[in-house]
Amino acid sequence: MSSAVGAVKQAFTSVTGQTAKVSDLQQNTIDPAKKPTKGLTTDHGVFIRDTDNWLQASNGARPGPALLEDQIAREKIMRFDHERIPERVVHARGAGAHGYFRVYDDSASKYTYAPVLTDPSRVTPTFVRFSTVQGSKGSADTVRDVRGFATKFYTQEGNWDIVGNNIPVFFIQDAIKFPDLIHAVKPEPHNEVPQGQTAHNNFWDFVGLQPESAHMVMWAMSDRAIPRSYRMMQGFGVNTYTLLNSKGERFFVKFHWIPELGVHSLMWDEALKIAGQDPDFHRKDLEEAIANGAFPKWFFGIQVIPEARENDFDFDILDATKIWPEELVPVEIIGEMVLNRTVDEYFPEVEQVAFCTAHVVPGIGFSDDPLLQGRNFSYFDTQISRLGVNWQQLPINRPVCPVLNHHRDGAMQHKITKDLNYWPNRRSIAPPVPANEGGYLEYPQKIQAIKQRLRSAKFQEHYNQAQLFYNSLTEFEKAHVVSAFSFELSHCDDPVVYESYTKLLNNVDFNLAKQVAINVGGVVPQKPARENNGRTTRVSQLAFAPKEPTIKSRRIAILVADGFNLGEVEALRAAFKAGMATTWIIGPRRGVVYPSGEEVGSGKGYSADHHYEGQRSTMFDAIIIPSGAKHAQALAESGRTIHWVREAFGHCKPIGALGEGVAFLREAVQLPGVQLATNLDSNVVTSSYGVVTAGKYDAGSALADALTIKQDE
Ligand code: HDD
Repeated sequence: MSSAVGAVKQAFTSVTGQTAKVSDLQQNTIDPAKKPTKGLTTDHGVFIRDTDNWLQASNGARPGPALLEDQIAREKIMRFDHERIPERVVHARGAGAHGYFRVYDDSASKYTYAPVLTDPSRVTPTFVRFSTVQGSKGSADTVRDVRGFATKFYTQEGNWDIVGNNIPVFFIQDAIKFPDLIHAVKPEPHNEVPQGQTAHNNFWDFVGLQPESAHMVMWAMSDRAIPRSYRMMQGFGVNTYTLLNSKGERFFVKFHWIPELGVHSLMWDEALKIAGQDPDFHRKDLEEAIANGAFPKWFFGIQVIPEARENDFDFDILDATKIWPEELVPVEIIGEMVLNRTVDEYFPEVEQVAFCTAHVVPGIGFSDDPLLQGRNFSYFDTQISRLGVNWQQLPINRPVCPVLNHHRDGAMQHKITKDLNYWPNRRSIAPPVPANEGGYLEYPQKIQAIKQRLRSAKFQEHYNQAQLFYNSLTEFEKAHVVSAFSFELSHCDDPVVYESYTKLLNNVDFNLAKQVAINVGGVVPQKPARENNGRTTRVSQLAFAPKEPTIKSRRIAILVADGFNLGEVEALRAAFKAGMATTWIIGPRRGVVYPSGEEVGSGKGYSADHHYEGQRSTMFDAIIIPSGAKHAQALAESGRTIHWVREAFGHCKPIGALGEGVAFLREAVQLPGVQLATNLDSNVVTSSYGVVTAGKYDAGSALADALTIKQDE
């Protein structure tokens, strides 16, 4: 095993991060290394002598009939036959990690009395599950899709779940539309195609007939839907919740997670390739970062609107297809979450974790957002069919505070609760708790209503914010949106579908609609359908760049052939390690590669982590080609390595080259205008198009700095 991979593997097992929830889970954790028994047992605890041969009636020379009486074989097979539970109806594919949340101060106490949001001395354990929406459990990570970002806070007052996404709005306004939306999104019913994509007739048919989806579709066709990493995406509670303070005042609130590392995406071509090269790319990325101590971190923000301002906006603040533009309602950063522990076993933690929007704690409440109201029913219900009615007793789901009530029985009841099981009872067992002692208090909201099915007036406007989003992107982000629509609509073969969507797009942007319509054979508009309505500042991903550029947790490949400059590689590795990046040596073979001065085959070399095919440049954030005459010549003679580097350049990755490596780079990237260093004796860095070169390496020089160029630039 190569050293870098070994270090990562070793680190996986040593990460602890001991929150109250982690200690709680340890009651249910079996560690075979601690030898809980001397060996293998049945589920009822009897030692097993032979787990390899089914009991049979045999004369010893040849097999005979297998005997049904073999209770050990029967248990093994039956137990196996029932290992699977239904996958989630949406968000089936995911990855999870443990962490903690804390607030910086009590500034939110003007809005809420929830200690989780106001007590800076508290460290609240969290568990987060990230997911894709459309694909099944075995689909690829890097597909174009919305990402789920669901957080469970194990607070001392009970569990609080924010079941959010990496996009701040949703496709529909009313929960009753969810089954229609998901049927349209999922693979088509007649052939179960496509997997992990929305590029099909039914999805575009539905959203074309459902203009309230227009805003969310813009986000889904943007770079947001192909994130570089779960660690580099924003999270949003999406729905409007409420906060209640100790004076009994109510506020409307939206929840935000903002990644410390900034918001970054893959390029579409990379995403496609990684889906084949490493379908677990995001899951592994999360594990690798935590294992290396580059703990993913998000700032927690709230947007707050007092009740008195509820009707001050030209959109309805209860409409989940709308953002609250930050110029109107700024995000107040009040805390942070860090993920510092990978899971021990996927199924009992990531698969069995079950979120529920209805899980709130005192001081936090719901609004009349019609999407949220329906969600509050759906999540508990879906957990019943996935996990059974006692799903909240599962180790990953149970709160860290005590639970006592009169709910009883049901499949897989794990608790034995003594005494009476109803209220009121003569012994005052489990009495209700008044609000001033912590009982959950609903806000006494005044209601004067007529029972009816409706969409109120402000819910009828669908294009202003779709346009606002598109206007607020940079030119290259807009170009990506055009390509995404073109890809998706090209996969629709029913002209009714792509013609109707290209028509709809003109309500968002004339040029966008025109370009997409030309590409896919849709209806090319002749003039804009509506006025252009301005921009907002905090929508483009560039708005979230970290204050200081960083290489923390980035994967950097050093491309070598026999004859490379060892001193340089070691110095670079040390510099990258200091910046908390991981470095991977990619060579002609996994195993020994020979630096200049060493005879090939002498055994005295340096260990490569992968060969050129093993991990392509798509798997890295930046690549570097060291000096060494023979090595550079060997790289230049290989179509494989030229392609490797060309792809990195095409994907806009920072590329570094030194000495003779520069000549090879010139061979690979024959683009006029790319400035490359020419003087082999100079350590002056030349930089253009994200390519940085120097004649020779100067430890700690500008080169390492230059490699911190942000991916988006
Ligand atoms: Fe949902 C899962 C996010 C609307 C019904 N949803 C689910 C998950 C996330 C979201 C992140 C995966 C949780 C996990 O990792 O286990 N859903 C959202 C967001 C929405 C939204 C941000 C819009 C604001 N969802 C929504 C509606 C309904 C549902 C309107 C139903 C009326 N969602 C479900 C579900 C799922 C689910 C069927 C499937 C698995 C699960 O709940 O636990 O109940």
